[in-house]
Amino acid sequence: MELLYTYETLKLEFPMTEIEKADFVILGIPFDGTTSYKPGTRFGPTLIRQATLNLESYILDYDIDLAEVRIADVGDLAIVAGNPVETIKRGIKTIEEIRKLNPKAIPIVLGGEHSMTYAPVKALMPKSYIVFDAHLDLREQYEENPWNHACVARRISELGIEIAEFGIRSGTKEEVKYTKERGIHWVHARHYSFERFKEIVRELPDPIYISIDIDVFDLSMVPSTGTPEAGGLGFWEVVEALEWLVRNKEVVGFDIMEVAGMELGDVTALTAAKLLFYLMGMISMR
Ligand SMILES: [Mn+2]
Repeated sequence: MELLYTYETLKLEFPMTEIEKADFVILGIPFDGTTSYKPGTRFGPTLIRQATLNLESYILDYDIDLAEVRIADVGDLAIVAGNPVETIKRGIKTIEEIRKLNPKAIPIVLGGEHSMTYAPVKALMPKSYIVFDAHLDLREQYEENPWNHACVARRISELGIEIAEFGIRSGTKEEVKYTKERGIHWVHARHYSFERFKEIVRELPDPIYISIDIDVFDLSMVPSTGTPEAGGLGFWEVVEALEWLVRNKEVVGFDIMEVAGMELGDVTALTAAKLLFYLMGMISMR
């Protein structure tokens, strides 16, 4: 079985299965055409896969071995360099193809810059979008481009999807105004708490799509990302929130975006890989 716009890349270490039999289907979107500060998200999917070689497939806290979980990896999307609109179209088509082959599998997108999150969200059309991010990403346009990475949450809100953002510490006055007009929930990294997270997410309608912009973590953990920001969340804070979320809500897909390393063994990719393993582990335990 071949998907129209994908090609194979580096494999994960443990046995993989076909799309039809999988509980999770991984798709890389190696696009960095609108990156405004640190380049390199085009290498993100490869670096995350490579970083998994450093990890045990057994997850201590869950007593789950990912080598026994049915995971498919369809490789990377053939992107159109510099063209987010065409690349997103290919992304939507590819996720739809995956859904046709296996409607029950959870798609996982590895980025790639955050603009690409629009593709799985449009294909899956959840009722709610929960994002861990340093940035509001609610600009009408940025650098004259409405499909810039800084606009992705805005485009998603225009689909009529409810939005909650956690770990935020960067945005504009206009973006904050927009959150008030549209009833978008957001919690500053400085005021983040597990209690606050549960309070907001409990009220959101299912199904839910989860997006992790790797820059939600403190930049000391994730220096290689498009737009690093000081003062982020810690690894276990995010894991704790996600565990509660997958236990209590219906999750239809997730992504890990904005890993922008330039060399193997990058700590940012190692953080992303660890989180990828935790997410697959916690969802497998449901
Ligand atoms: Mn961000």
